[in-house]
Amino acid sequence: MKVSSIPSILLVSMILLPVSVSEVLGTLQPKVEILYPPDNAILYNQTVVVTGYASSRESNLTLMIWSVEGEIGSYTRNSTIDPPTRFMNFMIPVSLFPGRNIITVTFIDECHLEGSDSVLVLYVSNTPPSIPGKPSGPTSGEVGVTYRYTTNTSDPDGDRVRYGWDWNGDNIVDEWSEFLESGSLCSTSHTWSEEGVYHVKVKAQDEYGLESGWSENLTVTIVSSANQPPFTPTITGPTTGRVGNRYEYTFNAVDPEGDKIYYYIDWGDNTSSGWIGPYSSGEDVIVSHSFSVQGTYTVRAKARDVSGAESNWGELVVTMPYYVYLQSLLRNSIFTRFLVLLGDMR
Ligand SMILES: [Ca+2]
Ligand SMILES: [Ca+2]
Ligand SMILES: [Ca+2]
Repeated sequence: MKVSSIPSILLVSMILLPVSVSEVLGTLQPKVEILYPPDNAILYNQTVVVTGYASSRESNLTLMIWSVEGEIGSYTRNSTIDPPTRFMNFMIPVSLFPGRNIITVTFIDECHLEGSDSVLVLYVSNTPPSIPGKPSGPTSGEVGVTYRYTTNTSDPDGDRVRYGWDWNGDNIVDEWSEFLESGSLCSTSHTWSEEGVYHVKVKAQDEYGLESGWSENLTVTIVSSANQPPFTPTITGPTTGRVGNRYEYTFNAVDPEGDKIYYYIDWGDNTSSGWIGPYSSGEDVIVSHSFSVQGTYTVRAKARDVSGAESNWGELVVTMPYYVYLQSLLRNSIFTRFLVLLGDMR
């Protein structure tokens, strides 16, 4: 090559010359600065819009030259500045070569002084993921209940992808999944807090940031939450008593919606009330019962509203027969025997 035949000392001085001119002339040279892309940027689009500005203190800028020097090719373009100006912003769309590219922008002024700026960028060829499939999952549901939706897509480059869900149809991603292997199923759950008709859609983004378009909508109708069961009933009444005596027990449950309530009482002695009612929500329901055998019983009651929603069990532990138990204690005591003896003497 011709360049190699030039004595190396001359080559050095040729390289140093513009620097020394720059130092001597300083501000006279056009000043050029590339603002975008930044030096060492990694770009995934073949076309990049190079932006920046150029200025000249002493004379007008007349010519703009830009060049792209890649690993497998290079090109240079230019454009005259008409009318010539002291300052201008530039936006130059340039096409990159795969791999490393040096982008240089040069301005020349009326005095034939030139100034330039360069950036080194890496262009990684990339294709966005394909549009994900229409979300699959329930199309109706209730407020506060969690539902699961699935979709999937693939990336032509085999890149990992993450999925951006738009749960409310406003074209804004509300939730991103983790990055998943290209082609694998994405399963995400969602809970709506208000009733309404929602258009659920999803898009995919590869690990280099390229995004697909939106999927088809899945329309989901969410209604207000279902009927709530009554709260657990309270049970009040005597916890000790005498076998064979009837005692009154009070049952009370409240339904969140104020629904009328049925009660089921399990007396703990293998008898039950069956379903009784309906009664008003919060109304005291008094039911009497007698226990025929001595022992400790767990009285349980549950409430059911008119729509069939059942509460948890309420409980009250009852000991029977307190009185008879005391009597038998007395019977076995010396004191009782004495009384019995007295009785026998009569
Ligand atoms: Ca890709
Ligand atoms: Ca949204
Ligand atoms: Ca209810």
